[in-house]
Amino acid sequence: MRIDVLSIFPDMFKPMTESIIGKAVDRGLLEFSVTDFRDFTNNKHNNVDDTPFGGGAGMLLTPQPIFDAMDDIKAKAGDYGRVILLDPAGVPFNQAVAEDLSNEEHLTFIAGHYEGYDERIRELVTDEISLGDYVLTGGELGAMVIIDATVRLIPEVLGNRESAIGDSFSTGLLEYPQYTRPADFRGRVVPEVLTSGNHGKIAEWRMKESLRRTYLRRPDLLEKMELTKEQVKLLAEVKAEEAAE
Ligand code: 21W
Repeated sequence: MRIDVLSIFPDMFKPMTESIIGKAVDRGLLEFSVTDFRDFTNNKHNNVDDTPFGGGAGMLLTPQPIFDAMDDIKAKAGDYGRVILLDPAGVPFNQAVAEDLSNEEHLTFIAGHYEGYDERIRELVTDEISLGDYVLTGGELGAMVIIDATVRLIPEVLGNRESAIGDSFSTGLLEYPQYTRPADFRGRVVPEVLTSGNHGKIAEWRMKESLRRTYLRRPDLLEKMELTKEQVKLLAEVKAEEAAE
């Protein structure tokens, strides 16, 4: 996969060259390039923003440096693939969006640091994505979150050890509680079933505790799911236990 980012704060992306993204680049699975679109301004002060026509507070990202930086990406890479604009009014990001993006050969992210974008910039854009319902200072962190969640889904980026298969939000349930040694830590003991060696019972306990966590913390996830007969039974037990608490 190739990923391009347009940002006037290219240094914000430096930490990405470490961790999983850096390893993906080192292993030849990912090409990652950040373009400072301030380098493409035509005006003598290198301004990338301007006041809105019609008046109002705040500055808008002006189209010229973005269009020219995009032309440069097209000249270097042949195209720009899916073009993702980070925008608080975009589609909320989630695991399904990450899975969709991970199937692409080329992604280009436009991250602004402004009150808004000149509307003509959207002509270049295929997807507008928000990180969620809170206010950031700009789109850079959003681009990094989306890149991290997407790149780890590329086959071969994660080893088997960290496989994405059983992740929460892939299964639709929150993860069950986990324990490692010691079996007794300052009197707090690990649930007996986990040290029993009975793998059927362990699997059932884990499913039940996943359902319990999801029921207590994220009931919205359960409402979207089709439960198996076994899960319906376990969830009924959970509800009875929680009502008795
Ligand atoms: C913050 C942009 C506030 C706009 C009309 C005129 C990218 C973001 C951002 C920012 C405003 C994302 C207005 C979640 C985010 C981002 C900077 C408000 C008001 N409307 N996901 N003035 N949250 N934020 N503009 O903030 O660029 S993805």
